[in-house]
Amino acid sequence: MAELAPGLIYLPTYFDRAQQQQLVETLRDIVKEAPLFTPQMPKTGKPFSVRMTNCGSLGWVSDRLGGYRYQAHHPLTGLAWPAIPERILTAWRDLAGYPNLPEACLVNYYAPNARMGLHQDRDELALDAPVLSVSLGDSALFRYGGTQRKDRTKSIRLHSGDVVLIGGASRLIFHGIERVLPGTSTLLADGGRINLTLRRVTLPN
Ligand code: MD3
Ligand code: FE
Repeated sequence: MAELAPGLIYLPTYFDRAQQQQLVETLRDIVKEAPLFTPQMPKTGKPFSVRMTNCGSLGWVSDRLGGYRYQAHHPLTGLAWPAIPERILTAWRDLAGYPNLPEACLVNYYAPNARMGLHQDRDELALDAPVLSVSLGDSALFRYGGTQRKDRTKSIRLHSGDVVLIGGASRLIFHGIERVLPGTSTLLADGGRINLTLRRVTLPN
């Protein structure tokens, strides 16, 4: 375990290989029910290179007209999102130090050329809750800075099975995925990378 910055906690190989394989099997069922979609940037409609889906009572979506938001239904099928896998909820209970369960589990799929530009996660009301991230498949270069876009950045490699917990003073830092490192994992037969992020969206009553 390492604290990369105040509130930014890195847990390398939190999930072992067998647990990673079980998670991927569960995700195959989730994607059958809630297919990956391509989000679009607000206003411009520019497509993301990352494809996404969600599980949980709320899912993160974005399109040209509606912008970034959480909603209870898949944007293409109109169905409720599948449930969050129990093994992932257990990780939240064990690590998050938050009294309530997460409502959203965003599933990001990175093909070998996908990236995610530097951004802040601020679409949640519960900014007191951490975000818990799980990496699966190919390794990636994760870049993170401070709470201002101009702040100096650092980068680390995230590997399959790693968990990052982002809370406290780091909850609003700028971060992104610079690139995926193809051929660095055998977990996904067709390569690429999956990232799961667990989030509390609403303020608990
Ligand atoms: C730092 N995902 O979905 S995970 C995202 O690997 C996102 O797919 C990246 O950024 C990915 O929004 C990075 C690590 C992470 C997740 C959430 C954060 C870092 C964070 C929220 C605040 C600060
Ligand atoms: Fe993010």
